[in-house]
Amino acid sequence: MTNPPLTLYLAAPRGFCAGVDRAIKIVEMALSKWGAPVYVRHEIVHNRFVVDDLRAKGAVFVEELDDCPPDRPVIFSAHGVPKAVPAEAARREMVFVDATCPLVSKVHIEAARHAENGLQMIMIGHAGHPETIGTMGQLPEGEVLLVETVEDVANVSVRDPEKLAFVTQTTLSVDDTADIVAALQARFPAIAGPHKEDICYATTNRQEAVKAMAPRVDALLVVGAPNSSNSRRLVEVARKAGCSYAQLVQRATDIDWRALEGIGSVGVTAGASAPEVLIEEVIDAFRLRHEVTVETVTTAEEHVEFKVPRVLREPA
Ligand code: 0CG
Ligand code: SF4
Repeated sequence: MTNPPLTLYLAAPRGFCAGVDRAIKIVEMALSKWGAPVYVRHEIVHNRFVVDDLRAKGAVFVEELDDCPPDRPVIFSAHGVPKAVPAEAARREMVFVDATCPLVSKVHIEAARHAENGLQMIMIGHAGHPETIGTMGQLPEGEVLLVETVEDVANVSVRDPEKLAFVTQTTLSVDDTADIVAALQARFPAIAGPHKEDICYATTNRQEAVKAMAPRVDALLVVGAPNSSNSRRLVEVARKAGCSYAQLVQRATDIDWRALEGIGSVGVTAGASAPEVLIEEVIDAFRLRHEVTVETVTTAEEHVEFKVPRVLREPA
């Protein structure tokens, strides 16, 4: 018996972004410069396989600075940290390296600049996500108001509607965020902010690719972790764009083959923190069950690269 045919649409771009690539390289460079153990505050990027690989090379992952010995280097994850974290590391005279994505740092700078200009800050983001905690933590506690939904905009109470600005998390849904920004601008016409929002190129491009694929596939799989905001948004975008079956899978063993019985096409993409080997693993799993024809759906080309410091330096 021959396997049933299946067209597998592969999103491009998918997977690793420039910020993730840089953050992983920083941990590897720190390990080769200082030897093991090197501490990493929070998962360097939200992917268990990336974390396990670095752990095997001598990285130790912790949630707080308090969990790090003062005499070993510590790296801050790509998602960014509140200002108090490097300040405390410096106070303890620790060696530290900040692997915050430059596109997140840019938002931190924006928030600080608006506050310096006397504007109260509103952040559009997800409560509890490390990037939101890091960005809000650029200003003193209570200074930044968080809105997660259009409904939150109606309820937020501000000091002076004439003196407001907003920033956003970089990994949000482009469409949902546009609605929230529109609601903010309708309620507070004087609000300052970025041209559209602060969603990064990688998040935007991966969502665009999913939108192009979703209407033409019977199912869509997103390779990514449950705690990865940008990966989860891809599942939502697929469903909104008309794909009735869209699921997040960490790797091939997570695929629910029963749910996929009888399909003739599948879309595959990956969040910005998911390594390409896991996508290959998923494709191979389909090849075991189907006569697979792979078609790449390219909606953008990415040439973004962030420099990694050549020599990691201790603070003075
Ligand atoms: O998408 P989020 O912000 O949750 O992060 P992840 O590590 O999955 O990917 C990009 C980064 C940093
Ligand atoms: Fe940077 Fe965007 Fe990647 Fe986050 S998803 S690390 S903001 S490029």
